Amino acid sequence: MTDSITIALSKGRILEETLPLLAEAGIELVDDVNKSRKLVFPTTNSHVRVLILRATDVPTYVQYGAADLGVTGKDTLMEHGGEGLYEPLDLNIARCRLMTAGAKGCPVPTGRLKVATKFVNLARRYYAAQGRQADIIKLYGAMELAPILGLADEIVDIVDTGNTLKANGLEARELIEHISTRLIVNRASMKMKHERINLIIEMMSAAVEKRR
Ligand code: PRT
Ligand code: MG
Repeated sequence: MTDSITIALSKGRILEETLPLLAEAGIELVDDVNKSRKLVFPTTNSHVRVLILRATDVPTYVQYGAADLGVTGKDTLMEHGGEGLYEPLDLNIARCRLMTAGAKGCPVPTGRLKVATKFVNLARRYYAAQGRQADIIKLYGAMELAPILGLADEIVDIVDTGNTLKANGLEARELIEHISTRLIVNRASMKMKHERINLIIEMMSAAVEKRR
């Protein structure tokens, strides 16, 4: 199927902002994603189908070539590691910051740090690069609870307005990375399906530029 393209999209908050960009590249879902229980969607472009996946699974599908293209947050991409992937386009949507945070007014302990996060690989790399010894504790959600309940000294999490931290008695400490949503491409697909994929990148890029 060298002329058909599969695009993996993240369900959740990124999806809503991604669909208009895809539409400007001539790719519109035939069904309403919010009403359908399908996982694979045909589109108005007969060569293109769309998968709706858990955000964290998108880089994996693209890495192994189960999808040619994907749309995912830079945070998810950094956590995955990015093997086998190109990242040709910043879609400039779902912008936020990846930060460390701790209980408000609580000094950062000087010795070994306990850090709760769902971004374990990323956190491990970050603290190592800072020369800080850290035990990383994997959580799947509600990271904000960890410092308050004494499970961890710090968390590594996404911050947008800062309201969630504030509402839970936390304060942001260090900025790890500015985050936005990226278009990613499987390396082999980029070679094999060069023409179709480049066209999609160019059209989405034009749609992104229009919004700047
Ligand atoms: O929900 P699930 O655990 O299945 O997956 P997910 O939470 O990773 O997916 P989703 O859809 O919530 O977010 C997908 C992507 O959106 C992330 O990977 C980021 O790239 C991007 N994004 C942008 C955000 C936010 N903004 C954001 N504010 N992801 C999460 N948040 C959360 C954050 O985790 C925290 O709980 O919102 C809260 C902070 O927001 P403020 O405004 O209170 O600071
Ligand atoms: Mg979520």
